[in-house]
Amino acid sequence: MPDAPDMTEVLADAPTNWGKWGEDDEVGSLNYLTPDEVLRGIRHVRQGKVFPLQRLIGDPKGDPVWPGRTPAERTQVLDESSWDADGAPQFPGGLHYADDKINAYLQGSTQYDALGHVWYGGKIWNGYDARTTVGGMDRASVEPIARRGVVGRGILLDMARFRGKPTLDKGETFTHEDLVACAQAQGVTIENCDVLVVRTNFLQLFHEQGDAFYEGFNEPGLVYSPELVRWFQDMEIPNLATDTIANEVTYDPNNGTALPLHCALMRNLGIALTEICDLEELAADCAEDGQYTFLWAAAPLKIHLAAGSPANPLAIK
Ligand code: UVW
Repeated sequence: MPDAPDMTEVLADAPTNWGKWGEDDEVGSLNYLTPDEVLRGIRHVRQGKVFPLQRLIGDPKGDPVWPGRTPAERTQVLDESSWDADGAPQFPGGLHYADDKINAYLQGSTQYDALGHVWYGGKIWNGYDARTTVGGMDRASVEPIARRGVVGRGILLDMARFRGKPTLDKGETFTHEDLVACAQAQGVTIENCDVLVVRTNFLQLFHEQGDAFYEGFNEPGLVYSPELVRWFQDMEIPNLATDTIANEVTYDPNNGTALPLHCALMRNLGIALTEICDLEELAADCAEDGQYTFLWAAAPLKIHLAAGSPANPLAIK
């Protein structure tokens, strides 16, 4: 593990949006997604194509997870064999059915993080005391995000294609300026309040390498700088979605900290993070028809006190 300064030092001058939407706010920059923003997103529905962006839970190729977590496991509880067993319940008319359940980390597949999911210095989003997370998130859980939904204009930024590679490499970084240049190369402009959807195709490595993927684990992604954080704040970005496990380079190459952008973007600015999206069909389609903007329509599950939730975001073109 690299040596690193404390996050309070690294982000000492970082801006926050705390209090901007009131003392009780729990959805942060999602407040930018007003009804007008929903209508702006809808104006990018031009072809009637729908792309569900969730990765398949139980994919036979395996599921990528943050180190220490385990992939979701589905277990069969009842199937046709259950009904022959001694003592099996009987229902009038010979009704049989299948039941199953999943045992899953809520961050173990395509997911929304709650704004309070990550913190430093004893404070979570909006300045709530981090002790409100004890035993379940009393503040800034995923529930308020699930109750409002996340709908607006989405824009795909295909960083892998922009860099001319099948997949970005371990620890490869990019900045907000690269996102702007990527958009320009795609013939689109990032606008205020856009949901940014960034493709690295890094999970291809997971499928090629299996467990070796976790050796020297360091995902590619955005890298912290004060300028990047100010750009996200000025652009009023409500939501950042990627196809990686944690949306940013795992270890900041400049200071060694883990996930400083989770802290600067989510904890400080209230930007919602969506991770482990499957962007492959969407990206192939965008490259073919040149339309990189769409309606983004997503909602996590309503789970009381939860730090995150699976979601199946839709990109609709
Ligand atoms: C961590 O916060 C550690 O990971 P993620 O955002 O991927 O859930």
